[in-house]
Amino acid sequence: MIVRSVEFAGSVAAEGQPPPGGLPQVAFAGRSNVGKSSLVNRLLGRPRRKIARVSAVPGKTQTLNFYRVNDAFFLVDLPGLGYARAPVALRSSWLRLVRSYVSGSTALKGVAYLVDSRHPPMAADREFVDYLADAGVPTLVVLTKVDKLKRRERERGLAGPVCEGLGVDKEQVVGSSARTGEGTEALLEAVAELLGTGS
Ligand SMILES: Nc1nc2c(ncn2[C@@H]2O[C@H](COP(=O)(O)OP(=O)(O)OP(=O)(O)O)[C@@H](O)[C@H]2O)c(=O)[nH]1
Ligand SMILES: [Mg+2]
Repeated sequence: MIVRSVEFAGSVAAEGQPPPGGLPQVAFAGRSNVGKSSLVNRLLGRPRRKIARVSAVPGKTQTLNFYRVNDAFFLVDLPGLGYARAPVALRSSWLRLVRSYVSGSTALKGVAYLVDSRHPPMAADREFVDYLADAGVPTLVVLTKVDKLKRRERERGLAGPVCEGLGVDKEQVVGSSARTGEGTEALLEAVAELLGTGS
């Protein structure tokens, strides 16, 4: 897939607020700081002139942000789940917001669920991946920040433990680095497939 145009289309900040249009959507979910916004920037060809906001401080993304791509679909950057230092009330309100979007959006074609390739998935990851399966949302698992892995760790292959931890198949897992661009092509193809426009 070739990204020809990208525009920020708007945000959703509250449950029940409609998305900024009815185009098909693929959303990026995962725990805070896992690299969702960075990966969205990379996929959209904006690793330097960023369109999605990234920060060293977890909890940067607090709304559902919609990016219109090729006037054909939206990539949706979701707030991080389980940002530990946010007040409990805020944490659960993000989860409610994300879940109400996932369960309420008929235009949502799939979710890329991100996990940091350096750490095994946590119970919260498993819960959300199970939730997506129960909701019937096609899910792709993305291992992020693979540039931080040592060669040994890479060769040992992290997909195995991740598949076990999340209860998904190997074919559902893609490695990526927003820093080096590794995995970008494979991810764009996977996104196209979720949208039903894959070749
Ligand atoms: N080395 C490396 N660092 C990365 C990569 N992707 C993201 N980071 C860094 O990880 C931190 C968090 O990145 P974000 O993209 O803001 O993460 P997020 O998942 O959107 O975080 P929230 O919005 O808080 O949920 C930033 O300091 C990024 O520079 C990557 O592929 N490699
Ligand atoms: Mg973010």
